[in-house]
Amino acid sequence: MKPQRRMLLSASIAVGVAAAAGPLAILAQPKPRIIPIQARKFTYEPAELTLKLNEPVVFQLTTADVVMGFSVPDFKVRGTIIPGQMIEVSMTPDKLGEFTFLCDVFCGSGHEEMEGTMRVVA
Ligand SMILES: [Cu+2]
Repeated sequence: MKPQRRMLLSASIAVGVAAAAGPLAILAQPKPRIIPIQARKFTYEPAELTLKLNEPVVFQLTTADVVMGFSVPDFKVRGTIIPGQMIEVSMTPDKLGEFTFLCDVFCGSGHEEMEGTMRVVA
């Protein structure tokens, strides 16, 4: 076999392997767990969340009140919640422990106390 032809053959094998790995890679990724959270003055419902380590989640955030924030500083994720809309914030907790999520958009007199607890368990 001439060198040029061998190169072509190995290239086509590489493409075949990539195609086979494609669907498997998608299957290996767990579907995110959807967690609806309602924000209102001056709390979140639910205010306590228990997440599993490395399990991707999507928070679906809504509010009927005013513009609010949802921030999880330890995981560097946040979103702005607009009344009448649903926003999604995705994250995959990669460390165990107890963390605080809080409102980071001033929303009134109880804003400073508006927070919840996020527990990440194994
Ligand atoms: Cu606030």
